Amino acid sequence: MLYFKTAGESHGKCLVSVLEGFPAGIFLDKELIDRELRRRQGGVGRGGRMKIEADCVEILSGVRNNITLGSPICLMIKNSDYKIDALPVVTRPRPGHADLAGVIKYGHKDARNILERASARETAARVAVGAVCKILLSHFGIKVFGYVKGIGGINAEKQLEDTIETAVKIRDDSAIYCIDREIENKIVEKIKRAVEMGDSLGGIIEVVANGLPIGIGNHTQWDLKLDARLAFAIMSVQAIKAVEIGTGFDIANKLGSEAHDEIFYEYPKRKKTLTGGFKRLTNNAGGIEGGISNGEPIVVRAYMKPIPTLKKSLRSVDLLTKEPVAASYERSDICAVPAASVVCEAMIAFEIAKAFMEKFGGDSIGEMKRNYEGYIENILQ
Ligand code: EPS
Repeated sequence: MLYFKTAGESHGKCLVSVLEGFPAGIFLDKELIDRELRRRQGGVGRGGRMKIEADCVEILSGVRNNITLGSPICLMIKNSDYKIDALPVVTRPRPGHADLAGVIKYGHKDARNILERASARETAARVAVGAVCKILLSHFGIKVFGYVKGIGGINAEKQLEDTIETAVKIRDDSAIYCIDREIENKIVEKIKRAVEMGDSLGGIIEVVANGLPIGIGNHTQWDLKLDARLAFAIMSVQAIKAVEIGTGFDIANKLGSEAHDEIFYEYPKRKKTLTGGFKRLTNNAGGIEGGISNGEPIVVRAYMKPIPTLKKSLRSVDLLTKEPVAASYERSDICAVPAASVVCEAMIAFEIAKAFMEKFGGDSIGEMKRNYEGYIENILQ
């Protein structure tokens, strides 16, 4: 089973992830992983920390001459701002952060002991794993694309219509990783205003995965359903408060006849297709029915709350004196929605790679490819 854990504190020595169950025989291009790490550091609205760090990965195990061995892959990202032991005590918990619940749960008197791990810095380790999973998925023509749909209530009207290759170029030229030029300037202005006001902003992220064949995920058990697993993966990302698949929240307002994606058939021109010729003209389901992929693009949206570290501090209570105080303020991002779009993309890539491996298994990429080809060639034949 494909699986990973992360370790590391925001101002500790490093961040580490260990990825297990990854097949042998895949070339891991370090530059591809580093590119994703750099993307996570970017976007208008990032704070001072990103000027200190230049995240890059060291692949500590699981490869020989950059080719995976099938053994656990350990990925390390060093922290330049390594100073955890010297950092001051925090006794004024920030509303919205893990500070208060964390200190009480663990019996600490210093919220530093919680916030160092709760920090979204941990997501760098996840992005490295996601990049490795994207390399695996690329062998099967699967592309995962995350972008910003909106920030601070300014949301894109434009749907993703271009190919993912074109959309990647547009997104990567955008200061906030969106694909809608109409809203970009308005959002950048809004972020600048939030900086002036000492406030923070959240937003909406969309992740689309193309190229997944029909039949990934499983209807037979609650925790095997692909939509449930993608939602879990997204909800685990720091500051995400809601998730939608396909038409999501809106489908609840529709009639059944409007909501579902009718089924058509066209005899396939090519021998290998993702669905054996079955097709849809709409994708309200976001590519998943009954917990199984249906061959249409997977569409997931994540809703991120504004970052809880505010210069304009909210009211709180001192952990030691129990007196009313202003919540603590530390250097922080004003808006990390662009960065979170990279993290959500990584988490979807991991979860899809995991479900994909459950279907096609294999200890090596060669074995996986044989299993995959055999399935694709035999869809309803
Ligand atoms: C982050 C690093 C952190 C924060 C941010 C995410 O660095 P520092 O705390 O040194 O400024 O910028 O963390 C938070 C938003 C948070 O709430 O903890 C990163 O690498 O993404």
